[in-house]
Amino acid sequence: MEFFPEVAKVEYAGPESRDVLAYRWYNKEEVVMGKKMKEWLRFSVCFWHTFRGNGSDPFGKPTITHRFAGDDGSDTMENALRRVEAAFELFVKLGVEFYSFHDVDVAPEGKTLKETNENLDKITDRMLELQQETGVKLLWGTANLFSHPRYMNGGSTNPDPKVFVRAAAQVKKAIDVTHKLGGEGFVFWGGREGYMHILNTDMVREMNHYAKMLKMAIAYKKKIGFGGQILVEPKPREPMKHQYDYDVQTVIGFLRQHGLENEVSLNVEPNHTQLAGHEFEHDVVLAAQLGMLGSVDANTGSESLGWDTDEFITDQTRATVLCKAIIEMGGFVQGGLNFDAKVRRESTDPEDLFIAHVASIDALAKGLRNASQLVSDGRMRKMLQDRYAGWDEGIGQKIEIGETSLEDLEAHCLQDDTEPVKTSAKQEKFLAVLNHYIS
Ligand code: XLS
Ligand code: CA
Ligand code: CA
Repeated sequence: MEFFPEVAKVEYAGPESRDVLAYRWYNKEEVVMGKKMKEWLRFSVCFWHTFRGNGSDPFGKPTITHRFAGDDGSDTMENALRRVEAAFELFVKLGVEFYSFHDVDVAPEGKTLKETNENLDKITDRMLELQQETGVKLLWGTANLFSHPRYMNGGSTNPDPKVFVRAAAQVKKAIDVTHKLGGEGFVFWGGREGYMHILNTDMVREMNHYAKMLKMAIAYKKKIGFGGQILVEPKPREPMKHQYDYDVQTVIGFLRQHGLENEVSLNVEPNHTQLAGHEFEHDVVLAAQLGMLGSVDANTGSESLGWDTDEFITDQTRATVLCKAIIEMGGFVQGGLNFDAKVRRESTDPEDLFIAHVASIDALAKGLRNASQLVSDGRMRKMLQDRYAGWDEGIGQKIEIGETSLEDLEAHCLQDDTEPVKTSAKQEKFLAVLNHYIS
């Protein structure tokens, strides 16, 4: 049965095309800077927005109830099985290599943990067959420790150890099915790992418990031979007032505090970066430069709405800056660009799901082409190197290699007491050069 009869397989048609269901820039086998486009970009469709999102928001009921032909809108095993068939049809029609999911996205929860696990086994067995039939792979799996009411005070950071234990059992099972499906990663997003009020919260104890959960997951991963990366996804707030995984710098500090920096990498979502008060690209660039960028949830927020709107990236400048960071770190190893993005509540046609993905895949493919030119021309790199050139020799170099003390620098200053020459930061020149690569 065809679940999206209104959409044919999306093909590369070249830059002249004006078809919103064709790729103008994403030619997956084409080699750019020594690698195929599909290897640089490793696109992934997320299950939750694309197959479980229903358009509801805090002010309104669902607007999207029937996602695909045959969807009866129910949370039954029958509909769950139909849903995974429809999902793989969409992956294949888009030509993406990967997908991602939470345990609860794919299988209905049972009355007991045992029943829930059996449901998950059954559905993921079918997903494995579909992976083998289509060649589509799992980028990462995750356990949803935030939707069920039992997690209202947190999963790993819950004041009640009974909830922690339940969360651990769920994490174990989610790692098991991710391993079974050959997943390349397992994500921890701490939706409710934070607090609503500081007075009723023991922050240090809660964060220590969170580290315990990560350590147990790493031990289990090693025990069963799961080869995927363990990732933490930063987000500052929403649903909690404060979340412990605030941003990349905070998470890296936490990982180092608990000796986890070599075992865990980061899944960075630009919309969360924006929520933390940074610019879109800040966390991706920082994590990449520190060698901690495991994967990216490719989305963006809105300039005029203050919440996590999870929009598809269609802006070429943003896509170019993001791809520049990916190229400069040499590309992903096990990560990719996962579309943790949703169509608007008002976009209610099944074809809108396809149009949204195609628009973003193409924007990022164009971003990759732009960034490859920018990086290989080396002009901007040279401008950056020139800005820091003082550190490559003389006293600057000595400071960098740790050969100086404050007394040495005082002596140096007393010997040459002239004022430093004012040097322009050239911000506008950097932006002008960036635009030379965007057309
Ligand atoms: C929510 C998060 C979530 C994670 C996976 O804001 O982005 O979807 O990516 O749990
Ligand atoms: Ca995300
Ligand atoms: Ca988000």
